[in-house]
Amino acid sequence: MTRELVVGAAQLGPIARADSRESVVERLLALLGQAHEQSCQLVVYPELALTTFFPRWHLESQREIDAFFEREMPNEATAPLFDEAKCLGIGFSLGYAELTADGHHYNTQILVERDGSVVGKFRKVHIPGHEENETWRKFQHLERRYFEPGPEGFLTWRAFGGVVGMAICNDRRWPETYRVLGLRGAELILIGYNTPIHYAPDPSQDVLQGFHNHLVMQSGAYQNGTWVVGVAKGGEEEGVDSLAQSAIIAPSGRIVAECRSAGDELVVARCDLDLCKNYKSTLFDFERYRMPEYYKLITERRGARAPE
Ligand code: CDT
Repeated sequence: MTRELVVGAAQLGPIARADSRESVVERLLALLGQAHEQSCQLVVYPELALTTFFPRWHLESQREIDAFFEREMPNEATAPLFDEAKCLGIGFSLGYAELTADGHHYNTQILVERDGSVVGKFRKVHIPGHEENETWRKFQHLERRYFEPGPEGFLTWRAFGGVVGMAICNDRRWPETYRVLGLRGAELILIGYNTPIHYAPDPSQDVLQGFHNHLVMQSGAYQNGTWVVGVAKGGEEEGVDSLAQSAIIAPSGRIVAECRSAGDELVVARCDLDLCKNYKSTLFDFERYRMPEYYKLITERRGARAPE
């Protein structure tokens, strides 16, 4: 008896600043149509999938900033996606900028079941980049100016016949993300990302972006015995080149499907959630082998401190 789920990684190419939400939703719908043709039950879209990646600009006016945020979900622009997905019986995960009724700004990803119900919401925890305009950079990465960390942390939900967790972009670089999700039983972790290839603080990392992207997601999958689906918004967007290489990764750590272009592209894999047991009940049997009494420092200390 297997628990197979057909999952699509729906990579997006660039979204220009002038592109309307409606035009982006058309593209999401086109990918959803392909997913239907390939019998997908779940489609994963990238981080901030409805607009351009606006943290690359230093924006002064709060009105201008808030124009990139969604006040409700679904809303007028995204309703066609929710309606069509429900009609086709396909679930999806979608990243967007969220402005709450009480004024909080989050980088958010939701999980929508095949019946159209929102079963999970994750708000990005690790907010990368900087707060102030740094004019020496070719472009900004002002996520720390525009977003606050989500208060809920890393949760999992029973959905799609398994246990599903989410993380967003920079969260994927931190082993704590996967381990907390692993401790919550995750069998499938959905991750959207926007990763500029040029990293201004240390450009020697530019050529390694693709390697690091797969390295972190593959180790997260293997070390926690879980499927990982990493989905990019890639290509050259408003003059900034971003990493593509969306991938579906098995609990073995192996990539089983990978995008080849830097544009809108769907790749699909049949994910057997029961494969997680191979790892969760052997080498990574947490209950049997973990030694949490030795890991206390991980939650007690934020920064590294070497001996005197
Ligand atoms: N979107 C996002 O989190 N991007 C970061 C870029 C890090 S450099 C500021 C990432 O980790 O890919």
